[in-house]
Amino acid sequence: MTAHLAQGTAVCSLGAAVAVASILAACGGSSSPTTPSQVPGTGGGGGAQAPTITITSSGASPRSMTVSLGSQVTFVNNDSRTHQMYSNPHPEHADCPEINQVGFLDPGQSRQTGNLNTARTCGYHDHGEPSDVSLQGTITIR
Ligand SMILES: [Cu+2]
Repeated sequence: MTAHLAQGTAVCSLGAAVAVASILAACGGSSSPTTPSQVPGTGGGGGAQAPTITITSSGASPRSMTVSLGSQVTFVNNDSRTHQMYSNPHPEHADCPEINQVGFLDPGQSRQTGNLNTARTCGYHDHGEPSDVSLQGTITIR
């Protein structure tokens, strides 16, 4: 009886040492498999193409775009320095708060606006360089 229990335990821990993932599951381990990535960073396919504004050393591009109601716009920082993308007007950022969700972007980083659910034209700017027109633009929602 005790021998039986000991054997079961031994098999389990031995298995865990040999083939971690599969035996762990068999022994009741609750390690979940890798969860699918939900970070949209590497623009692979899958669904509608999201409108994207890319920032480089020469500024934001495109500087103006039109998107449909409910869209989210992705800001990509391909520059070698940080940028802070916010809604106009500077410094209140009150016009289109959905854009303020982008905020601070490190080099190589990207982030989406919130859902643009109101038909209007939203200006944006780099809060760190509010007078640099190359980092300003408009998103028209309709
Ligand atoms: Cu600002």
